[in-house]
Amino acid sequence: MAKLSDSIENLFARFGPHVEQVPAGGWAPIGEADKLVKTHCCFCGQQCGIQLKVKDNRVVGFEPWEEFPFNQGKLCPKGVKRYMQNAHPDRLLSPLERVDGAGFRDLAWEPALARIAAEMKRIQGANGNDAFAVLTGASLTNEKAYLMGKFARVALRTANIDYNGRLCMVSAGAASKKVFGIDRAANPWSDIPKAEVLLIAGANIAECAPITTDYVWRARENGARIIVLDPRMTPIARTVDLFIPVKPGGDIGVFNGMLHVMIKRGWIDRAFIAAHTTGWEAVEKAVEKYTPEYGAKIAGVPASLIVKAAELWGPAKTSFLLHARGIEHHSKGVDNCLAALNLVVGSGRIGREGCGYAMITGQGNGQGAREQGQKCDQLPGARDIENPEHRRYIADVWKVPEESIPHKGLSAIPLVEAIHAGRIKGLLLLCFNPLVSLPDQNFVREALEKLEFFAVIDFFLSETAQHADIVLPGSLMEEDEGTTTNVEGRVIHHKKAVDPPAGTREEWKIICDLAARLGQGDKFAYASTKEIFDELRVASKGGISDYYGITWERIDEQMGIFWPCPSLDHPGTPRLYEGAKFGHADGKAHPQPVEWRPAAEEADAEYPIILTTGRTVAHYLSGTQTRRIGALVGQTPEPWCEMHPRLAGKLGVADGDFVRVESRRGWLTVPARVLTTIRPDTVFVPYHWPFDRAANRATIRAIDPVSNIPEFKICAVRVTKAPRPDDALAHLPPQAGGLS
Ligand SMILES: Nc1nc2c(c(=O)[nH]1)N[C@H]1C(S)=C(S)[C@@H](COP(=O)(O)OP(=O)(O)OC[C@H]3O[C@@H](n4cnc5c(=O)[nH]c(N)nc54)[C@H](O)[C@@H]3O)O[C@H]1N2
Ligand SMILES: Nc1nc2c(c(=O)[nH]1)N[C@H]1C(S)=C(S)[C@@H](COP(=O)(O)OP(=O)(O)OC[C@H]3O[C@@H](n4cnc5c(=O)[nH]c(N)nc54)[C@H](O)[C@@H]3O)O[C@H]1N2
Ligand code: SF4
Ligand SMILES: [Mo]
Repeated sequence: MAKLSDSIENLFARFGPHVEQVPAGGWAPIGEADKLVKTHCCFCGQQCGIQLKVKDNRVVGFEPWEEFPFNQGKLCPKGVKRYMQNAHPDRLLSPLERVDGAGFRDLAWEPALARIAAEMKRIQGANGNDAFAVLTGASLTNEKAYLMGKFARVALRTANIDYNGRLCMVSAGAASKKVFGIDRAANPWSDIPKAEVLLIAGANIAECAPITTDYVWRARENGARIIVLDPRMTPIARTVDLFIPVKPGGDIGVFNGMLHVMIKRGWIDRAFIAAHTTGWEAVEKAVEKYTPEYGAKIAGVPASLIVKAAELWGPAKTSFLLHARGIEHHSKGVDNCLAALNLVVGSGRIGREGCGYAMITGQGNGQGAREQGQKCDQLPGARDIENPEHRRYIADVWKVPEESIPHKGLSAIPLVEAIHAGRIKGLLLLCFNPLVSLPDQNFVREALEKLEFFAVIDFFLSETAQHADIVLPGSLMEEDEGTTTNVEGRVIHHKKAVDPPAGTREEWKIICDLAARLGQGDKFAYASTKEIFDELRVASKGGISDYYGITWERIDEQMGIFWPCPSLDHPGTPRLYEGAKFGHADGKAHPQPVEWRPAAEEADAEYPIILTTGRTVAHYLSGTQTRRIGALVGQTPEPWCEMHPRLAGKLGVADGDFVRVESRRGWLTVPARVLTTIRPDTVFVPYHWPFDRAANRATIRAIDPVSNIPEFKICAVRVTKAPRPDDALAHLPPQAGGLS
């Protein structure tokens, strides 16, 4: 194997033109690939088409897949490196068992599964079924998400299952359901370039939804005017017509202020409101007091920017609203979204070409995984777990009595609080790394340490898995077959490219095995994930997210199919609400009045600065995956604290100095990046790192009362200059690319 520092000429001379950087470090010859597999990226909700290069049952590289319509061959820095996980030296290759005081030891599959099943029975026998909980994730395929919901309700019979989408999509989903009756982006992305004006609120699309940037630029080339709301001048904000540097938590001031101006200037579609909505009068009444000046006070920006935004948005003939976690990660996250949706409803610009909106779904299967029944309040098909008719339908599909299906359980944060309080004593967790991603880390760690039994399924030893009693080695996306649903609502097919490495197992097999050990094997007797998908199709039939007409074959023929697709001859539904027919029983939109309220913790004399958190392009979520990929670690090795020069001056901090960012709950030490692209009252830290670099040591455990999303985007901190930690970078994994 050659070193990374070898010159390209040397490498070519030794190996010929086909060399690949390998996870173990350095370079190796790959020769011609055995096959190219047309599939999708495993990371974000864009779910880009990609061709994986396979050699000797290993993923060794990629080629673009230019025919796939969503991304047309384009990929971001994460997508082009995802292939380096399959043979990564950190892959878990055996079940592990915790040995008190001595770390982990390898364990065979049989005793590992037997112990998990025995602990489930013991804890449930002693404390009731709900004392054993399940936490899952939205990187799981639709098949696995469906399986986990069924496993919790049918095999474990616990009410307490929830998923990491609770940290992500639930505010957008709740608002969308309230107003339009359906939780899905209203339009396909092909509508974005057709809009005359775009409003992008709380979305750093250049870094977090990179392919969407291309759609926005196409709109701009067609003459669209673009408005961005963000406390930071993100890369996309630097190229737009109007950037509003809103104070964290101040968006309702802007949205209600814009609507106030639109009403005054006669830019409301009265005919649409009369024919297709209920409750609009209350919305108008609520925004009466939101003059641009009043809105500006809340938003911390000049009133003229709100007027300008209304002047761009109000009179346009076509428009598209895009929003993401910047307005959703708040204890008023649902209200923020409702206020944004009022701008769409008031203008009547929805359900037509170039007219609509989308929440930018975050995780790979952020859309599908929130429909298949792994939320604490939901059954498959986005059905309601408290609706007797919905329960009966699913009970029939599952062949269980309706009364045996548990009712609504706890959502993620209350679930962790119940662990902390000792009410939940056992936990099975997969596809979730709460020890990095949940707010108020010290509390989360305490909770995990109180569990009587904790099992984790992951392909890497995540920070959370380090607290488990048993860890099972799971499979990557490319090692199993299944579907996901992308940001647009397009159901797509992930093909199996390679077998899971020796020692690991496909996760659906692990779950079905556990179900059998709990005495429910007959309900989990699947021979393949295709059989699970076929059951999911039936379970979703007649529900809001109806997949009945979608088959893997149809997906392959049509490059994805948009739900709802109720029958095999139905073409799918790229654009919802055509003809202004909305998802509520009365067919109308139900806009809601919104009043601004402060965050759970505003800045004050003691903690005078607002901390907001989010992402950077090279890393993904809790970083378990991307902090192991050398090129991405090289691109962004550590987190930082972004601050304005005026604030830095006050604090006596220079660019590159280390700072301690401290809240009432915890602190972290990171280098300062002093730049003019952030509001002077706010600092920003990306959250992908663990331990003493974890933004979530400082964040607050406050949640939205409706969606239960945590308030990741606001808490109060003080920032002080700190000595460079002796162990700076010590917590990063070794560079997988091997810079030796
Ligand atoms: N590179 C990368 N891409 C990703 C991910 C990743 O981890 N890395 N994760 C995926 C997932 S799961 C998600 S959820 C998405 C998230 O995608 P985004 O929501 O776009 O990303 P964030 O960085 O969480 O937040 C977006 C912006 O919100 C701003 N913001 C903070 N507070 C406020 C506020 O009060 N109002 C407004 N208007 N803006 C505010 C921040 O400055 C930030 O620029 O990205 C997906 N794509
Ligand atoms: N401060 C702050 N915190 C945040 C956010 C923020 O903006 N600021 N954003 C929040 C958001 S939007 C999100 S989505 C969450 C995400 O937070 P998490 O869900 O905790 O993040 P992931 O990194 O996806 O963790 C998933 C774990 O699952 C594993 N995994 C991935 N795919 C699979 C699979 O198919 N099977 C199994 N078994 N394991 C798998 C990964 O290796 C990883 O260890 O973080 C939230 N936390
Ligand atoms: S934009 Fe998202 S799906 Fe596309 S390559 Fe990047 S991480 Fe993967
Ligand atoms: Mo997310």
